[in-house]
Amino acid sequence: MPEDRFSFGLWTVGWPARDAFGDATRPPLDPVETVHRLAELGAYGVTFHDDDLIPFGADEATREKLVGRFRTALDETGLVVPMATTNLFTHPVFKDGAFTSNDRTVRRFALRKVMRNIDLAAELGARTYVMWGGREGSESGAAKDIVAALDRFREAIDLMCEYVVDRGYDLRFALEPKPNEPRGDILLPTVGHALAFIAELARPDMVGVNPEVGHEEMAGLNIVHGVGQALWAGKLFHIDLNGQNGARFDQDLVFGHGNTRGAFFLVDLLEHGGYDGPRHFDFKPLRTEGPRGVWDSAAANMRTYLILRERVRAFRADPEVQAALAAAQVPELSVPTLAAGETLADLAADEFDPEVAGARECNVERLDQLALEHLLGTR
Ligand code: 3MF
Ligand code: MG
Ligand code: MG
Ligand code: MG
Repeated sequence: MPEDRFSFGLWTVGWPARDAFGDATRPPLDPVETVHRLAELGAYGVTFHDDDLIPFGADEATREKLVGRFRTALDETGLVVPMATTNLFTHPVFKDGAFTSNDRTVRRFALRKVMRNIDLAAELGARTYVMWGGREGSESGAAKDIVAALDRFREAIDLMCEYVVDRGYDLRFALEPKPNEPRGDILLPTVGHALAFIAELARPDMVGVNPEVGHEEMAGLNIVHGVGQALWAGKLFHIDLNGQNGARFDQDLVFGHGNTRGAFFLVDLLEHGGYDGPRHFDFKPLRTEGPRGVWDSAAANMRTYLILRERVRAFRADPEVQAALAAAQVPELSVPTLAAGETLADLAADEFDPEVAGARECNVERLDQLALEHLLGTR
């Protein structure tokens, strides 16, 4: 239902399934059809790269026509555009990066491309603008000066923040980390790198992160820890939900169709951790599927999220789980280590027997099994 705030990128269901080894297995999908289908399935939002809607290099008249049709579809269905982004990775001009290309004229072109699409994003009511630096990276240690690249990356984000402020748009940026693919190594590879980078910006308040499940897991990291730290820092501006099976190529599976346990704990965090943004799916329908399977996969993302939401609620409400949480001392972690009014002298005076504390059981196995049983729907 729209109140669940599910959104999809045009490029997700619209992926014609061309990959590094094979041709497309599906015909192109008209964005207008996508808007209608998503609305029928109960989504509330649709997101896009500039080039998903307006082919690269299209003339002004074509642009007007395509945006007009898209806007009509939005009006007809009530679907909204919560987020937009820029394609800075497909055209050969971006082969060595966009904001961090060694070629200064390419960097300037990239900024113009972003500004143009920020205008459209604002016009369509988007509140978040995602920046995924897919080509901002290298394969050769000799061919990229990483410190200079980070200077140029910062310069680009600072300039785009200035643009948004100058134009008076109600828009924030969300940086999307990814460790590799399509580049051998990509700058800002993890949520942690992105958070550290944001602290160096001119307007850090305007910039947060858009973590993607598969991207953190490709790096062998725990997505719940990454998203948890982003939430803790007040920087979870948006999220890309999908599925991934460990450290390998970017799979973009349906949400939950990979590390399902991770998906369960991620939904728990999103539902109970104070995130109120869109539940955005950035996945690819399997290359084996045709035009019908595409919509099966779109529905599957939402169903999986809702099932997991139901399961985590049941998990939290189960009295046995409550008891197991207490037995594992989970609530105690929320108690500050030093009580109000206590001093370091009080702390120094504590009596403590490490042998006794070291012998205490943590009772995690029972709790973890309860979580798994709730996830499996057997409780
Ligand atoms: C690549 C991605 C990207 C970003 C998109 C939004 C094509 O792995 O995840 O999808 O999410 O560019 O900025
Ligand atoms: Mg991705
Ligand atoms: Mg991915
Ligand atoms: Mg993504």
